[in-house]
Amino acid sequence: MTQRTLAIIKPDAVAKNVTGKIIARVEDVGFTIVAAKMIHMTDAQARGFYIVHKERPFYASLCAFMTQGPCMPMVLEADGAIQKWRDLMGATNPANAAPGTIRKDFASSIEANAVHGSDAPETAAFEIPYFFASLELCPR
Ligand code: IDP
Ligand code: MG
Repeated sequence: MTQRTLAIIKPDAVAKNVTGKIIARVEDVGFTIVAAKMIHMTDAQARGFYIVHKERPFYASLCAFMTQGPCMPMVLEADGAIQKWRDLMGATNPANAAPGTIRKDFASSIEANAVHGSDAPETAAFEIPYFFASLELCPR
């Protein structure tokens, strides 16, 4: 089933100049990039995006990290896009990420872990319109 997921190339990866390498992996495994843009989030925007984590001890630190520089949200489309992108990202903690995953190769820490991906259809349904209006999505 064709599905969409919200991916973000996080500020650590943008700062390392590896956006192109990450996008190449996205295209190599067959995703269609339906939308993409570079933004620099405010604290309020990061807090709203990660609202599900508001009770977690790392919430404030995570929001500070996500606002330290620009990031690149993208909408990716594929059969089973949500799981397919999570498989390509690898485990949250790069120390546990499988060889060949983006986090294994580009993440610096459990927090500065290079990429974000929606974890379920309901999450994608919140996250995609958080960053992109319908007119910014380019299906083909
Ligand atoms: P996910 O990105 O693999 O879905 P989540 O548990 O949803 O992982 O956590 C969201 C983000 O919060 C992670 O990608 C990472 O940047 C950060 N994070 C998660 N766990 C920790 C932690 O224990 N310490 C610091 N940051 C964390
Ligand atoms: Mg998550």
